Amino acid sequence: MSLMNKGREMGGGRYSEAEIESFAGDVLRDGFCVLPEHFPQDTLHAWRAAFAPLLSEHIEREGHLRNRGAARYYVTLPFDAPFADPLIYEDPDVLAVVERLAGEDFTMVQLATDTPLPGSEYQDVHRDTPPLFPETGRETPPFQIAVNFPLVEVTPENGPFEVARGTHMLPKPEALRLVETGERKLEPLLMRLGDVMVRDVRALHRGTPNKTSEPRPMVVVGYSRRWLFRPEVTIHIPRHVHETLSERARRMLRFNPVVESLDDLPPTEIYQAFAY
Ligand SMILES: O=C(O)CCC(=O)C(=O)O
Repeated sequence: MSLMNKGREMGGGRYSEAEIESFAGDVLRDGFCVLPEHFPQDTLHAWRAAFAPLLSEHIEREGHLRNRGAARYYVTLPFDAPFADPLIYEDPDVLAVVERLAGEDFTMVQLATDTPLPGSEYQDVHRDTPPLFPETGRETPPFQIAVNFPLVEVTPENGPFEVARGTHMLPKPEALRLVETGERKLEPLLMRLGDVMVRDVRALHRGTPNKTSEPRPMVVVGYSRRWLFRPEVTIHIPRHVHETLSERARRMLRFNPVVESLDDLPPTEIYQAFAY
């Protein structure tokens, strides 16, 4: 039995095996699924409060790099309290869905946020990864999965993430053509606080303008197939946190560096080129 399924049996997910299969089937067909009201709102309120100063610091330090377009920022979260929370990154239902998509022994490689602010614009429609074998002109089964959840309610006004259903397995020119001709619509995902999206990062999508005065942070937890290396993302694990990790978390986080202190990290975000 895989570590993930063992975790579900021990930790007790909310969903049955059949429901987990169904969520994974949605991702395989549509490119994404949403587990409604899955994460506790109290936790997300605490994350939002802890994130606010990190966003301000990011904007002050490297906002000029405009790493995701006008007034839109990608900020890595420190793997420490409150963000290094196994109730979130080891959620048994989420991991069970991810395992069906990314295969046994997948790894966790990313914990970050995307935040549009007032003044943000429509991004170009994009994927978060190039194909594995571009010379074939074909897509493969999933290999890179994003788990996204907002730290606020997502409304039509504050910059909903838009996605084009069922575009992840198509060659990009064909997928783009479907979107451009309107045969495949970009759907704004209005998410409640607590909703969790699991998505194949190849589903065509874009960020939209936030027309309110409040930031709209969306967390992204990245999981990859066991053989995939993504040098643009890393989770620096402080030793004192590493010592508290479960067996499953240690295995899942195995390719990330353990550091003595989070004070000595790279001075700017490494993940600048993001759209494929
Ligand atoms: O969070 C969003 O609105 C989308 C951001 C996005 O797709 C990106 O920056 O790659």
